[in-house]
Amino acid sequence: MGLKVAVVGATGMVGHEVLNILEERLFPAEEVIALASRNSLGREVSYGDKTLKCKDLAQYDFAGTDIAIFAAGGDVSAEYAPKAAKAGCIVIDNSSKFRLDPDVPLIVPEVNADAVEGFRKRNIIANPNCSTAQLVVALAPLHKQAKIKRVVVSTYQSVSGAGKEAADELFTQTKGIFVNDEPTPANFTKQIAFNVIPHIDVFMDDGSTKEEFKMVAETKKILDPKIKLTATAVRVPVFVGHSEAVNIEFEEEISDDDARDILRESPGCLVIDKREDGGYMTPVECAGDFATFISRIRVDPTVENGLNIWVVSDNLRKGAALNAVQIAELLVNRGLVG
Ligand code: 2RA
Repeated sequence: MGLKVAVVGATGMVGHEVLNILEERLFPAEEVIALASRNSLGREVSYGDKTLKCKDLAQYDFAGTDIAIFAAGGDVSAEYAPKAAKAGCIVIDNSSKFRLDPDVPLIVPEVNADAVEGFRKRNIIANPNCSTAQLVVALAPLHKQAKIKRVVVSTYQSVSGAGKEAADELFTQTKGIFVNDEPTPANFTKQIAFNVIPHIDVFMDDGSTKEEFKMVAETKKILDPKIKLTATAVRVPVFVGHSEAVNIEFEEEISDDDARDILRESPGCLVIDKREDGGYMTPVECAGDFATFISRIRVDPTVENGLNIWVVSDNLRKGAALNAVQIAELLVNRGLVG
């Protein structure tokens, strides 16, 4: 079956990864169309050994396109995703625009694949925030085994989560510091080189940030509304790969050995957990990989039925492009498209 697939935001970091992953995973696309804003018209992007010329999103007629993966931000999704959906194209949206819409399924295929059927209401499927995606991949199998009551998570999020210009800012600032250049923050609120910033996305009325709110609300929608979750989201001077220190309190007993065995068998999870120097995952090692890596699995003796884990994944892949392509694969495997 040959499908017609459009990638919206093809010149961005996530769009680039979507094209790579469609090709790496041999997605059954007969035609792939790269779409971008008028400014990028004619710019070339790679899809396997092919070169695609970007077309103008504003002029594109989505009728006849089976799937469109949107990776161009909330404003673009707000304007064009409903148009594409109305034209009969199934939209897989990476932005936060539709994630909490009750008529739009929010999908992480390893966790809630069955919910994908709900796409029919609006012809739109939402991809979660990067920090949520890797978290729920690790939490879901543990929740199934011992029922999670409460989660406390602190994130260490790479600059690529904020886009290419933000990644360039880290690079430029890092070089500049060695020649005494005064760092001038543009994409971040403070210096990011040799620093950490406890602030991602805008502030909410209760003092949390929108990134933290997203982790709470999206985990509830994907996994279980009963789970209590509190998050602190922090930007760190790492180019690719988000890391999370996760403290979990369960209703039932679960040992660290049980958790390790369960996670070893769980889809999307890769356990790297030797209690020795280097026996754990770090973000530089996860870049370019598909897995959600889990390390440092240990009992938290300060609560009943508590565990601590360390979760690392490529935020551009599992956190965005890979998850979107996995949703497209889910549609194909269930005969819901084409
Ligand atoms: C970030 N969560 O890392 C965002 C990207 N979706 O900034």
